[in-house]
Amino acid sequence: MNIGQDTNINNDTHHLLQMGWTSHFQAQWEPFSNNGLIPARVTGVRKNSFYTSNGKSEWLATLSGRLKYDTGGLYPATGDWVLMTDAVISRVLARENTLSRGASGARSKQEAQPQKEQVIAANLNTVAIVSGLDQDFNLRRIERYLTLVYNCGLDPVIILTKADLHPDPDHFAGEVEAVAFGVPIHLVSASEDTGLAALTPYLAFGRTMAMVGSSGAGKSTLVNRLYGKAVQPTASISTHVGKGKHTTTSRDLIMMPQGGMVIDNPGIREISFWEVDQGIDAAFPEIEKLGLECRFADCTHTREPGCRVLGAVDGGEIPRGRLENYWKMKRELEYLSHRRHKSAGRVEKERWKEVTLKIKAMKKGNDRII
Ligand SMILES: Nc1nc2c(ncn2[C@@H]2O[C@H](COP(=O)(O)OP(=O)(O)O)[C@@H](O)[C@H]2O)c(=O)[nH]1
Ligand SMILES: [Mg+2]
Ligand SMILES: [Zn+2]
Repeated sequence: MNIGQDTNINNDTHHLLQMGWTSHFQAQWEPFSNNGLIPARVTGVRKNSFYTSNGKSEWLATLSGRLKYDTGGLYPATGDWVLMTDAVISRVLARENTLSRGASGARSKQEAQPQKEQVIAANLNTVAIVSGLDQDFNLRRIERYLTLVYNCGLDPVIILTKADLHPDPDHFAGEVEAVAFGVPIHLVSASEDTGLAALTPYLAFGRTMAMVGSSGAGKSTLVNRLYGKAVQPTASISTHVGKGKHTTTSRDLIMMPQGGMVIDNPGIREISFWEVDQGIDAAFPEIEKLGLECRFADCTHTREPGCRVLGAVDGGEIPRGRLENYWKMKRELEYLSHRRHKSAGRVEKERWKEVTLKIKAMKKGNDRII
């Protein structure tokens, strides 16, 4: 079945398409479409329950007994597509992409890196890194978010909000531009309603944009302003009305009047990496490029003679803080990749142990039959 060609299907699935449904999900649903299973998107994750919507109806769904014990590694996250009957989720469809980080809960004192993946959101078109132009503004944090987003293979944009707090907001935009090559940067103010129109393309029909950034950056205020009314609790509202009242009604994925969706994530206090990919190269392209001219092919740009990168820092072309941030993240990612390697070996070992036990059990069973 090809969505978009068959007009009947197009009409039938218009509400799904609006929620971001693509042929990638359609192909996974087809084998089950006669079993009474319907597709829906996860719009909010609560304790043991999930808000889901197909664009027409909304449910508070639970996991089927089987899924509860074996999710096949796919525990539903906000933005996931699932198959369900009677508000019971029996399948999580393979994702197009995920924004993941290391879960801080898994940290122990000895280990510098977390061990569990936390999917912040799934099936995204855009990740907006939101940063307020207040005392919290921090270039190094923006670099870290960029590395995180690139490591997940996703497309970042940067939203600099609270532009009203500064007489010369363009100055900040310039600073960010110098550390985020080629990334769209949007200067906005939610309180003065400026710059918001430039965000409309990210909210076009069927598109999903996730917002990440520190707590207090101004994400929820921005969502409300883009929506045209208060749909998300913000720092200023929740102190008046009380948090509890809002958290029960708010969703993480919000259908916007512009036609697309926004995922408003709670502030990430600590940006731990999970995915290890080309994020560093993408976030620090000028360092990677200059590095090709270093005297040693395996130059770490820390102390080697003939290092072009250190030369550029001395010459004032690259801020020292930026190089130090690069070192720090490079170390973290190398450590993570090393550990990942080790634990992959361990997983394999455990799998073989399981297989051996199964074979033994089967042999025993056979003996009995014979
Ligand atoms: N001056 C100014 N303050 C803002 C703006 N956007 C948000 N704020 C304030 O920043 C605080 C945190 O906003 P909130 O949306 O709750 O941040 P979130 O944690 O990222 O969702 C609130 O007190 C907002 O009123 C803005 O554009 N200008
Ligand atoms: Mg918020
Ligand atoms: Zn070097």
